[in-house]
Amino acid sequence: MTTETQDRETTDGFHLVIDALKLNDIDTIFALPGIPITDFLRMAQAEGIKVFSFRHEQHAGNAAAAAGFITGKPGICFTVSAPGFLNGLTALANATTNCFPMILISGSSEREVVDLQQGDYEEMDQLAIAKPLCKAAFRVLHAEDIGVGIARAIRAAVSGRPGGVYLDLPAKLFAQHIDKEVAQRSLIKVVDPAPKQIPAADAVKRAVDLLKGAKKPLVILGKGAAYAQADAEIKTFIERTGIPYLPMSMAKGLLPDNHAQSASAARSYVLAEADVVMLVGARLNWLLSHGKGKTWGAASSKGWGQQQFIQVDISPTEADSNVAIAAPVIGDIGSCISALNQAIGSGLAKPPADWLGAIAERKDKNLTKMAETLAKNPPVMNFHSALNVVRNTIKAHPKAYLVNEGANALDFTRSIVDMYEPRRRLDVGTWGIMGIGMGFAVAAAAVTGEQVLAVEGDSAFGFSGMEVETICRYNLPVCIVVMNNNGIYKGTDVNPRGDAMAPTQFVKNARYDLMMEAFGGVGVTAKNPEELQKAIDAAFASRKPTLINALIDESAGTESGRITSLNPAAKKK
Ligand code: ADP
Ligand code: TPW
Ligand code: MG
Repeated sequence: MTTETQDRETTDGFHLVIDALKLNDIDTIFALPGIPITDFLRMAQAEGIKVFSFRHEQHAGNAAAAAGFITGKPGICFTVSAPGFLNGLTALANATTNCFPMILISGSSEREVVDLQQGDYEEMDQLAIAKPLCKAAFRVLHAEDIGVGIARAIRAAVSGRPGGVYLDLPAKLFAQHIDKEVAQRSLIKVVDPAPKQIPAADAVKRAVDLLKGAKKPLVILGKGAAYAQADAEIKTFIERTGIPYLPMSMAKGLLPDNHAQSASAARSYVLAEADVVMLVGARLNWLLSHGKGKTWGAASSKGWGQQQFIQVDISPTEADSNVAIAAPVIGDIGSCISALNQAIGSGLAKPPADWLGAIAERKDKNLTKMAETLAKNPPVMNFHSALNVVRNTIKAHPKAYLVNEGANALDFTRSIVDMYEPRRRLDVGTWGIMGIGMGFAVAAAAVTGEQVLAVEGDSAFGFSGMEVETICRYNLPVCIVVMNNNGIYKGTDVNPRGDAMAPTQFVKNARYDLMMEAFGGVGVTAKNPEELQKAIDAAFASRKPTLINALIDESAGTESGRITSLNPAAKKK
């Protein structure tokens, strides 16, 4: 037998992994090379898979997570053993926390050596470490099980509540040769990876009955609603019922933020006053004050605990996690909202006019106030005057992706910049994690081809800043605006001893724009809104990698942005 015929009759672990991914329509992977992943990535690229190679695994992992959120297919990240794996783990845990489907696939050392702790190259019991931080974790030891391993990982990532999955592939596996025909038969094309989950009719009726009795109904749309890609059903439900709604941060744009029923500009009023609150793909976690206390009307005449909740969610154990849920509707959001639409038909009266009127009045007042603030052009650019430019840009380019992280840079952007299209806002999510910026930006550009605008606090940007090289290398249409206020929250902190900078201060007037120029991208400094607008317009027109160093009044921010009160020292007072 010649070597050539042998090659034709056998295949190896490398190619089986590639074939299993391709069979399941996975065409893009985010990665960082090293033993045994280097060879794998070369082969994957040769087989037509798009490979995005990063400078740090956390950002490759974040890219996979964002790709999962945007597309509904699991985002794939490949890392090397031990340190590479650990660097990717933050992204895996963050994806799980946010209910984003991703699969972290890591090479690992020899099982026999790891288990006897004999000190292999990059030795670590990775499966055990990953397990508590993700939704599911698997290891494949034999090449003929690769098909099952990938299939299980895909199902675990996207079915039910989506999340992060870990798949451990020991180095030896990649080099295993098996008979080609056996190999072919071992592959699985996953049929219906995220099966519909139809809500029970009595659960739907219970929810509709509650809505029928509501005097001050409110809908809260969360990122689960955005992820579900049930945009038309949700729009029908909102518009047919006439109920005011609040979008959580990453649900902005699911319906355009300038929609007449958006209650965003009257947020505190509606949360404190609503009597029946319907949560759609949103958890009553810290971001919604756990459904209790002042936010929910403790200080009002009504007192908290008076409202009744409907919760539409795929996870049955989410209900009652913080407060009592009177009407859980368990299923996928598409099926649930469609069932609710059917049950309602035209049989639900519009919410009482006094409720809608009271909201409209507050909205008008707040929107007028906001417009006045945005129209100001103070001599030193601040968050408002800079973000007014971003606001106008997204209005003119509603399909662009907005990536956003920081403290003040996050909170001001969220409230000032309206979104018009679903799933276009990608941010720090459930944990408020810094470092997602460049990974999310690469993913959005890579999987959609759309223009990306990343609004980054100067501290936030630093966590993933080295990936500007990745952005330049792949020539991605990413425009980064660093909101440079010389530090974390603000640049004016002082060290009372005067012998060193304060912990929140950075080098003054740092030239972040030069970081982009270092790799052949466009770097610009913007001192005022006119310069900022010009630079953004140029970036959008050219689609060139661009970093705009936007000089922001260093005294403009507040400690931790909107969440100052969560600081223990602030709590003591
Ligand atoms: P936000 O931070 O925007 O409030 P969360 O991440 O807290 O949103 O909540 C998202 C919720 O959406 C989770 O409870 C998750 O189980 C749910 N979810 C995710 N995808 C779906 C889906 N396709 N159908 C139903 N619920 C979903
Ligand atoms: C992984 C804590 C929250 S916000 C922030 C930090 C360090 C940076 C705020 O400064 P920035 O924004 O970005 O310059 P601005 O506009 O207010 O000046 N480590 C991680 N995640 C979090 N959330 C932190 C630390 C933090
Ligand atoms: Mg800052």
